[in-house]
Amino acid sequence: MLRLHLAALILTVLSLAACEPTPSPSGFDAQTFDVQTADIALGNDATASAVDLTGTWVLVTDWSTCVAIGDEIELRNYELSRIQVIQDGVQLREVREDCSIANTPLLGLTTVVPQPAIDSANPMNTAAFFPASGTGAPYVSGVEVQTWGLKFANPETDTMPASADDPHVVDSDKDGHPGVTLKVGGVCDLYAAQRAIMVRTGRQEADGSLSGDGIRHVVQVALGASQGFCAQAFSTVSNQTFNHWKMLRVDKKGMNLDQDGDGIVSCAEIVQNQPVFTNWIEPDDTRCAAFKK
Ligand SMILES: [Ca+2]
Repeated sequence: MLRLHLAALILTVLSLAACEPTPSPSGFDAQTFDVQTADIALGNDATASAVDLTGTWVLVTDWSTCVAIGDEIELRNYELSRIQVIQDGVQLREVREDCSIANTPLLGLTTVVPQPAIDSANPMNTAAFFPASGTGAPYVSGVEVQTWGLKFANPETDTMPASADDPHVVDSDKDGHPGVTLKVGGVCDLYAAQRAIMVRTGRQEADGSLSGDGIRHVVQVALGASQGFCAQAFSTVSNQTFNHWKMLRVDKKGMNLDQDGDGIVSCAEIVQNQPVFTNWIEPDDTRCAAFKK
């Protein structure tokens, strides 16, 4: 039974614990740009930035979650997203499309998010804030809301459903089961509705990329499962101090990953080049020591 309980734990919803972020090494590799960045230029009105960020970027997020299984264990979540940026003065209109999502194993069991579930949240529209440009210039994302298996009028604020009977639950991966189907350690399928709300803050690096940390609050509702134990709910903690993200320009003004020459840098081209962007941070349970009861 221990194995089954552990499997269920992996399904866990991430819940946010408020804490002060502290800088820590990101583990991300540097990138090279052919665009030169100037000293920070304070923005005003609609002509803020010396370098126009309009174009295609990859968002690399590497998030830390602490899960209580006797002791506190770190679970890391790795996501690659394609972001189309349109800069309008100090505002960046961003259209985000999640490309790939992976979780580290928890005691040997991994929760897999199939591509239809990933795709069901796309696209997401936000407005970020970039009031200056140059090395050290601040970046504040909009509120990014990723919903799976949900149809909300107000995705950020509507009440999460309690069961599959709720009219806001939809079979958004179109597999005949309510919500989206997550594959748990090859053991069972969980039918879930999930809302993740993320806010990122950071700065522009000398190479023109953006990086920082952030908060990510995830609520997941188990709507059903192929086996009952899979639908148990557990609470976990988002480990903000060890959350890292980076945005790298991938169009011809940056890394130029349009490898098939069709003028678009696609999710496929982004995923194919993941090793170029970053080395994912390996889990380390000592990062969760602060949450020990
Ligand atoms: Ca479904």
